[in-house]
Order: sequence, then C-alpha cells, then structure tokens
Amino acid sequence: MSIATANRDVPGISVRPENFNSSGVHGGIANVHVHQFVQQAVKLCVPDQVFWCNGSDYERNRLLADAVNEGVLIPLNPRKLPGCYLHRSNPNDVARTEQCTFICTTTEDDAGPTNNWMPPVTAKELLTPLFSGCMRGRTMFVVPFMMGPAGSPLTKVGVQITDSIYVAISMGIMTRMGDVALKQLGDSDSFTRCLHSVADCDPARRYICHFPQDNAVWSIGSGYGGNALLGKKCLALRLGSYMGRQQQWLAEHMLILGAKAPSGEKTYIAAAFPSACGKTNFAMLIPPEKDRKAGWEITTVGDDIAWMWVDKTTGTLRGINPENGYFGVLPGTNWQTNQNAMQSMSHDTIYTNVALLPDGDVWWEGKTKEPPAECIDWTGQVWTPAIAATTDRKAAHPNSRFTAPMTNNPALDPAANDPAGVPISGIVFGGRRSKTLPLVFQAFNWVHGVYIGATVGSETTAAAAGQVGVVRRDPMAMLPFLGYNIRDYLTHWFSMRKLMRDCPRIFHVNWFRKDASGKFIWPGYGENMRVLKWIIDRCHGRAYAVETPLGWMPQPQDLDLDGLDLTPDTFAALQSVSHEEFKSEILGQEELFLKLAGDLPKEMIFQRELLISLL
Ligand code: GTP
Ligand code: SPV
Ligand code: MN
Repeated sequence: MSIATANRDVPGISVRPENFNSSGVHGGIANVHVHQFVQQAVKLCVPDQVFWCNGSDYERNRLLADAVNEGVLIPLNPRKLPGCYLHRSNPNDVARTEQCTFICTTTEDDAGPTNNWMPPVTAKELLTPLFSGCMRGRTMFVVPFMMGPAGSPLTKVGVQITDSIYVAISMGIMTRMGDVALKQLGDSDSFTRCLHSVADCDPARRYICHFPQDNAVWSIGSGYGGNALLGKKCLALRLGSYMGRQQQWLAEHMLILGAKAPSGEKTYIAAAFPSACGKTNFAMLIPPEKDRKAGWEITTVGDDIAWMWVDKTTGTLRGINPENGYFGVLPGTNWQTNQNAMQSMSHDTIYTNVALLPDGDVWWEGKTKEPPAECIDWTGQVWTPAIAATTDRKAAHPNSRFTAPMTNNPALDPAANDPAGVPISGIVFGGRRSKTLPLVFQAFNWVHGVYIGATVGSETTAAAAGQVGVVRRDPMAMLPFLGYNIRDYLTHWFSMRKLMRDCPRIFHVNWFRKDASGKFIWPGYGENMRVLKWIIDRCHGRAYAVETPLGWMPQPQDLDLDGLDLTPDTFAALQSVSHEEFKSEILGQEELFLKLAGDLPKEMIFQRELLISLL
C-alpha cells in the first residue's frame, strides 16, 4: 500500500504506511486523532492507496483528470461549459433512500417515532463486515472539511473517508475542504468521523447510519447526494440538529435570503420547504423588472441548510449557511425561472444524471421548451422525443442535479462568509400543495408559527426514492433529516422563544396550488417577490392583514399585484380557504399527532384545539 501525497503540490511522491511516525505527523497533517481515525479505517477497509486531500487547486485538477481517466466524469464542451463535467450515477442510486437511513442511539426513544432506529452496537456489527476489505484495489480519499465559515461560533469540522473520487471532488465544492478545515480543528479531537464506501452499490446492502452520541456517520452502498456527501444532510442536519438541541441552537432544512429594499433596508428571511419544493429558487429569486428598477435586490446566503442561534447580547436570531456550494435540482430550472442558478452552473460545475447533447452541452426536462432532436439520456442510451413519447423515458433523471460552488452565484450575499452570520427577521414554512393551502398567511405568534411548521404537509417529490405526489406530513421540512426524537425537537423549537427578545415573524406559503385543469394558479419563481415584499413589510410591522382562523392574511390590495396577469377572482381563489377542506387537513395532521401519541408537547394540543374551535 502506498499513500499518495502528490496533492502536496509535489507531483508523484508517495509515502509508505510505515512512515506514519509515532507523533502521527504525516503529509503535513499533525492532528493525532485524525491519524488514528484514518489508520482504523485503513485497517478495516484495506485500500490500495490513501489520498489525503488538502483542497488546493492543483489537487482539484488532478482529481478531475483522474476521474475523467476512470470514466467517472465526462468532460463537457469547454467553450460552452468551461470546467464542467457530467457524472452518471448507478441507475439504482439516484436519490436519498430514507428506508436505509438510521439514527443509531442507545434507546429507540432517542431516535423517536419518525426515524428508523438501530442500537449503535447492532449497526456496527451489521456494517463492519460490509466495510471489511471493501476498498481492496481502490483508493481511499481522506477529506477533511468544515461546515460553516472559519471562526463562526457554530462551525464544525468533519473528516470523511470515502472510496469515491466523485464524492471527494464534490466535497471540495460543497464544503470548505482540506487544510482550511484542519487548521480550524487544530489539535482537537472534536470532529465528525465520517466513513463512506460505495462498496458494491447494492440497495440491499445500503445503509446510512448516524451515531449522534459518538459524532459519527457510517454510510455504505450509495454514491449519491445526501447519502454520500456526508457533510450535508448527515452532519449539518441529522447530527447538527442533535447538537443544536443540546447546545440551544437550530439546524434546519432552510434557505436564507437577503432582501435589500430601495430604501437600503436589509432584511434576512429563512425558509423551510421540503426537498424539491423551491428553496434554491426562492434563495436565488430575481425580482420582477419593476422591482429591480426600483432598487430591490435579492441575495443568497444559503439554499438548503441554515444553522441559527440566539445572539446573547441582542436576543435576536442569527443564521449561517454551513455549506459552500449548491447541490440543486435541474428539472424545471432554466434562464426564465432561475437565472442565478443557470449562471452558478455555467462553469466549474458537475452535472449528475442529465442528458448529453451531441455538442457536449447538457439538457434536462424544462431547460428549454423544445426538447433536443436527439441526445444521450442519463443512463447512456440514445433518446429522442419520439422514444420519449412511446416509452415515457425521461432524458434527465427527475432528481438530476448540479453541484456548483456558491461563489459562482452572481447574487451571493456579501455576508455569506461572515462568521457572525446574519440577523433573521422572518421564518417561512411551505409545502407543495395542489389544494387547500392558500398562497400566504402569517402566524399569530411564535407558538402558533411552530405549530404551523410542525404540521406542514407536502406532496412527495423525486428527491427521495418512493412514490411521488402523495401528501405527507413533513414537520419543518425536517422529517427525513431529524437526528433525534421529534417530540424533543418540537419542544426545543417552542423553548427557543424564551431565549429571544424579538423573535422572527413566522409565515406559511404555497406556490403550488392548482386550478381545476391541473395548472399552477400562481406564476411562482420571480413573481414570489410580491409575496416576499408583504412578508418583509409584516416583519417590520408595516403591511395590512386581516385576521382569519389560519392566521393573518393579505387582501388583494395588500399585495403588490401590479403588472401581473392575475384577476382579483384568481387571487381570491389562491387565498381562499374552504372550512370543509381544512377540516380534512386537520384530519391529515393526525398522521403526525398519532405518531407522537401521548408525547405531544402541550402547545401542539392547545394550538390544534384553538384551530378547530375557530373553524
Ligand atoms: P432540495 O435541494 O431537494 O432541498 O430542493 P429545493 O427546495 O431547493 O427545490 P428547488 O428550488 O430546487 O425546486 C424544485 C423544483 O420546484 C424545481 O423543478 C423548480 O423549478 C420548482 N419550483 C421552484 N419554485 C417554484 C415556484 O415558485 N413555482 C413552481 N411552479 N415551481 C417551482
Ligand atoms: C434534498 O433531498 O433535500 C436535497 C438533496 O437537498 S440531497 O443532498 O440528496 O439530500
Ligand atoms: Mn434539501
């Protein structure tokens, strides 16, 4: 076995395993705990080579070249898409697999009724034989990474071991990767130990196991997205939420956007929508032309994850985006719907599971109105519109995604790297609901807002394996990402109120209501600015609203609908709430209440009783 350190900017040097010296110093990496972790992993997985990543440009180019040589990445047209590559995942491995995802805590009660659970001992007994020798003939990448900007109070370090060069390269985009993370870690032992192997990529032997009590993740059998880039959902949400509860902060499946008004006033809003329900698009919103002309600017702090804490001196909620890049949904994304996303992926981007055009460009459903005459689909087969019409085959997978550095985003917020984070004035919850839920309403107060977040329902999407389009409860959009008992999570949310002097206002939105013919009623995307302006005004105690059983609602005259092709009747239809339909909605919420059985925080019970008595 040799240990490749060519990445130390000195091509071609390898260090043999016996050169691990007693102090653990190797390859410029001095942290003895990291060394012990790597040595244990080497013993278990038996790789041919160990490659320590330092995060340099030199290293990135070398990894990209290796990935191309191995056929893992296909270079795209360098004139149209400089620095971009196509990756095709195993067709059995295209989305998160919630049925293979486990929270491994000593008691089942710690994981709670919404998580798959295994005792840590059982999980390790089950996974150790799967990891045993799984990297024979392969290279083990050691990927130190940091979630959060350097020096932020919540920033965390992880070390991911992986045998996937695609994962190593992706971690270099999605996180602050390499020496910068080791510098933050110093001599400390407190880093998340992430062990990952694609192994034989067999769904029957796929496990994503979280050990919150040991600050560790073991993932095997998948090379895709949240299953494999362990800093994202595993560390930043599942383990993050567990730490957040212990340390009185929140790790949430939320975007953070900044909105600068023509007056210069800057407002930051966080929003939680379930997977593939509009976070990236809302975070990168481009206002309608008249708002842009008037001086409105929307900027992105984050598009998927927010870590938020209460500032002790001011008593306000502040947030950071722990990530460094975007892993964004492609279908439906185009120059009309999301120009900032298109710019973000215009160079130095990895496209996963999209179609390849004859000229080395890429395509996915919804990129252009007209499909290409011919392309190679995401599985590598010839695809034409005629084939699609007879077989229902998509050119790109519905969960195809781009991986791009956040610095590519022309609308990146100036505070995206600020360790002090940004002040959060409003929190928005939302779901994908073709019926029942109005375009927008505001909670009466924090407790009511937490109830609204807790009872969010949304139609399932292609972001997770399984049936698409069925309404399920997805509390705070965190159902698949909670690292502990939902009872304690809701209690934690309620109790955060006590730490805050001036707490954010809470809202619910639904961009996805449909008419009788199945068409979206609301134009969405950039036009969501009209709703956002009302939300911002409400956060600052300005705009008008009427009281309804659901919460505060704008009337047509309270929202700027100027220049929008939407009749007052249509707006009324968007905002209408049928008491009968809402009674069924409350029955739908029972799904969650029954799971929590006798364990419901009392605020949840009182809020539900209040809602029922108002209808
Ligand atoms: P994850 O990365 O899975 O957490 O998803 P996300 O919440 O960031 O979702 P994203 O913004 O990528 O949107 C998912 C899909 O919804 C894409 O196909 C978008 O085009 C579509 N979408 C986003 N916003 C809107 C909207 O306002 N209206 C409509 N009709 N579709 C939208
Ligand atoms: C999601 O499913 O919410 C994602 C994609 O953001 S993944 O990273 O695969 O979880
Ligand atoms: Mn997500």
